[in-house]
Amino acid sequence: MIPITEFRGREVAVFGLGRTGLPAVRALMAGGAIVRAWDDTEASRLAALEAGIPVDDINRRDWRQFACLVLSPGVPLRHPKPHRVVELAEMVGVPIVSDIELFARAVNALPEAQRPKLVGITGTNGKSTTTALIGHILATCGRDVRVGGNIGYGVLGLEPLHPGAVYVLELSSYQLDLVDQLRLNAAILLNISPDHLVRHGGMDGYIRAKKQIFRNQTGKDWAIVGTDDPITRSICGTLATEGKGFVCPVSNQSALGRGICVVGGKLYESFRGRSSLVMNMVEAESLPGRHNWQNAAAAYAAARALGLAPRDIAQAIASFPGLAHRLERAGRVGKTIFINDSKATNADAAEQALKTFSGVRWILGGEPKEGGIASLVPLFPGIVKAYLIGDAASEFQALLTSHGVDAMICGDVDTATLTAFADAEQSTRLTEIILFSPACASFDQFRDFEHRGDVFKAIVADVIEGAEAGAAGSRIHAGKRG
Ligand code: UMA
Repeated sequence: MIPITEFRGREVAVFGLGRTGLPAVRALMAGGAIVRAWDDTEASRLAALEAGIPVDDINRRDWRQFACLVLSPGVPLRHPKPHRVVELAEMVGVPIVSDIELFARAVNALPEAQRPKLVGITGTNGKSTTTALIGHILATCGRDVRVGGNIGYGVLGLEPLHPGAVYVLELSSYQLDLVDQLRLNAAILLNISPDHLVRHGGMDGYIRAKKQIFRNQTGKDWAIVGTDDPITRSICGTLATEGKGFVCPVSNQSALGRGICVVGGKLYESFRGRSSLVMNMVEAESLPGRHNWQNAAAAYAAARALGLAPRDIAQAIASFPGLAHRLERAGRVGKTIFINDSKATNADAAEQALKTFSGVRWILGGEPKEGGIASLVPLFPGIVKAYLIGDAASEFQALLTSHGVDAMICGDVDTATLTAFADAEQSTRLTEIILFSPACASFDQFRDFEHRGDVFKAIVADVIEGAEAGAAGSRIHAGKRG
C-alpha cells in the first residue's frame, strides 16, 4: 500500500468502495487522514465492513469539513448527469480527486532523485495487454516493477514508492478525467475509436480525457502514440509540433522513418536516421494478430524509454505468456486448438480474433450489443461453422445463415464446446481452431467475462482430460492386445 499523508489529521470523503475505493481508504488511513467512506450499494458497504473498513453515510455529514472527495472512476462525473456526491462536493467547493491523482501527488512530493519511474497506458483497445507486457518485459529484465490501475488493481494498493521502482499503470478515460498533476515518464496512447460516449458526453469529451495522459510531460519524457487511426495520428502530429517531450510514433501498418513499427510481422526500431530489425513477431506466440503488433511496438518503445537494450526487450516479448481471456490458448487435443477470447464483449473485439485465425469453429453469443455482429459480415467466409449461445443466438443465426454460414443454436457454452469438438474430430482438416469469442456481453448467463472464460477453460480442461484418459485407455488396450 502507498500511504497518502497529504491529509493527515483532516477529514476526507471516499465514495465507491470497490477496487479503487478500498485501497484508497486504507492508504489515506495509513497516512493519518480521518476517512468517511460510503457506497450506494449495501452489498459493497457490507463487504467493506467485513474487510475492516468503517463506513459512514457521507450524505449526512457536513461537507464543508471535507478536505477532498476521492471518487471511484465508475461514478458519473459530468455525464449523463453528475452523481449526487459530485454535486454536493461542488456546492461547497470540495476538490474531487481520483486515486491516480493522489498517487501522482505523493510521487511529486518526493525529491526528483527519489521518484520512481511512471509508465501509463491508455487507448480504446489493447491497453491491458500492453500494460501486462510492459510489466513482463521489465520484470524479465530484472527491474523492480509494479503493475496496476484499470487492469484490475487500485493503484494505492501497490507496493510503497521506492526510487528504483517502475509503476506501470493502465489508465482508463474515466481515470484520466480526474488527473491534474500526473506526470508520466513514458505515456502511451494506443488508439481511439468511439467508446464510453455516454460517460464523456460524446467523442470530444472522450478524446479530451485520453489526451490527459500526456499532461505535464517535459522534454525528458516519452509520448508514445499509435498512428494507425486518424484520431491518434492527428494527436501525434500535434504533440510533435508542441515539442514538449520525445514523441515516438508506433504503427502496425506502415514503415516509419522515426519510431517503432511492425511491418510484415517484423518489428523495427528507427531512430536518428537508422532503422534496425529487432525481432520477428512469430517468436511471440502469445501475441498473435496485427492488433497485438501495435501493443508489442508500444511496449517495446516504453522499455526503450526506460533504457533497456533491444535484444533483452525482444527476448522478453517472445516469452510473454499472454493475458487470460484475450486470445488465450486454452488447450489442445490432437489437431484441435481451443482459444479463449471471452474478453471479446463486442463485435470490434471479436473482429480482432477473426482476423487472427482463419478457418475457425466460432462459439459466440450472449447479451447482444447494439449493432450485433453486422460489422463482421466481411469476415464470415473465414468461419467453418458457428455455435450459438445465449440471448443473441436466434438473431445471430439468422444473419450468419443468410450469408451462407452453417450456424447452429447450442444454447450454452458446454453444449457449444462439446459439439464444436465433436465436429472438429470428424473433419478432415489438418488443424482445427475452436474460437470462443462471444462478441456479446456475458450477463445473460455469467457474472462477467472472466467467469464466462473460466467456465470455457474448465470445459476444455475436461475435454483434454477425457481425451488423455481415452488415449491412455487405448494404449493399455493396445498393450494387452500386443
Ligand atoms: N458505485 C456507487 N455509485 C455509483 C457507481 C458506483 O456507489 O453511481 C459504487 C459501486 O457500488 C461499487 C463501486 O462504486 O461498490 C465500484 O466503483 P467503480 O465502478 O469505479 O469500480 P472499481 O471497483 O473501483 O474499479 C475501478 C475500474 N472500474 C471502472 O472504471 C468501472 C476498474 O476497471 C479498475 O480495474 C479498478 O478501478 C482499479 O483501478 C474495470 C473496468 O471495467 C476493469 N474499466 C472500464 C473499462 O476498462 O472499460 C473503464
